[in-house]
Amino acid sequence: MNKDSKIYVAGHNGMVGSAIVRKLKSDGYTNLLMKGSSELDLRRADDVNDFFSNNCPDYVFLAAAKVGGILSNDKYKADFLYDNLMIQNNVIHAAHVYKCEKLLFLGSSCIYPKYANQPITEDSLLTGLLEPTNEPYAVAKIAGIKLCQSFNFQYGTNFISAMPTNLFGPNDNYDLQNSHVLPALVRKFHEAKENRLSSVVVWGSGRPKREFLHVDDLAEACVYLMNNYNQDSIINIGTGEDISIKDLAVLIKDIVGYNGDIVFDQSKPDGTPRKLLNVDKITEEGWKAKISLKSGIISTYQEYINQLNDKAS
Ligand code: GFB
Repeated sequence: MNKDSKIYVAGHNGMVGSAIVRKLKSDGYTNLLMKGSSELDLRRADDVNDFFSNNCPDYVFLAAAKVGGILSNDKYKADFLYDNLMIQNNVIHAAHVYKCEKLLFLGSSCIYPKYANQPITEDSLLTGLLEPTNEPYAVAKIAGIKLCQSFNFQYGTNFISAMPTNLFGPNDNYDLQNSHVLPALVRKFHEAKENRLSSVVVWGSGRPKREFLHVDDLAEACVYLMNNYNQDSIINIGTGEDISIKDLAVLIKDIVGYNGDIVFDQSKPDGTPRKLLNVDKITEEGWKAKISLKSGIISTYQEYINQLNDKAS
């Protein structure tokens, strides 16, 4: 990308899109295109085509998606499948029709089989059954990968697909029902501390293991890949390290400074037992995560408190 290339960040109000915009701006890219979902509904093909025909972006970061945690994925299966298929079909197709130079599609580590060998290599895709709680979301993301690869094959486009692990950071969703585990626990421990509650409920057994990547690291990787990676095959983005949900809860509890107990609610699903990405490929490409889990949670907790203070004032 040149500093004045026209770059469209789809989903710029979300956690991932806003991090990509911050990174692009700090790197000196000046010609960014952004449209909120109230102005442009990416599920509507005609509107997406009009937008691309009027603006003709050179580069597209496809970070727009319907996302959520384990319960939200399980409950809103139709929305996760339909919205994501529509968004990605429309944007990827328009990027082909309007001859964009390059597109980066963001998938998810949940595309891999539930019982994939750990750490999960890119070639595990479609080698086994998916985790049922997020199967519709995973199927949509797999369709997005295949759509990018099919356009590359049939029309010679340069559409790349990156698979991030579980993400956290600024602009995350803190809704207790629909969010992912890390923001949910930050909020639960903070509220328990403020209200002097005797315990905090953590869903599931605490035994599943997850890998967590700060979204600023992800954004750096995305810009790096847009500038350096031109392969058709998918590429993982992660830290290469994971932690049990129980240990994550203890870490967040300590960072927040809460003194009560942790109680596990085993009526809630555990999901995939382990989801650690093999990051050899992106390491060989020359990129590595920099933000440690602990420092990332400390800054995220500070941002969460700042948000609460902003709302209160
Ligand atoms: O982050 P999470 O919702 O997503 O849950 P997944 C991870 C683990 O944390 C599960 C446990 O074992 C949860 O049961 N957990 C404990 C909690 N307490 C909580 C809590 O208060 N809230 C939440 N949300 N979880 C999602 C997929 O799976 O990961 C998506 O459903 C996507 O499709 C995303 O791929 C990255 O890692 O299980």
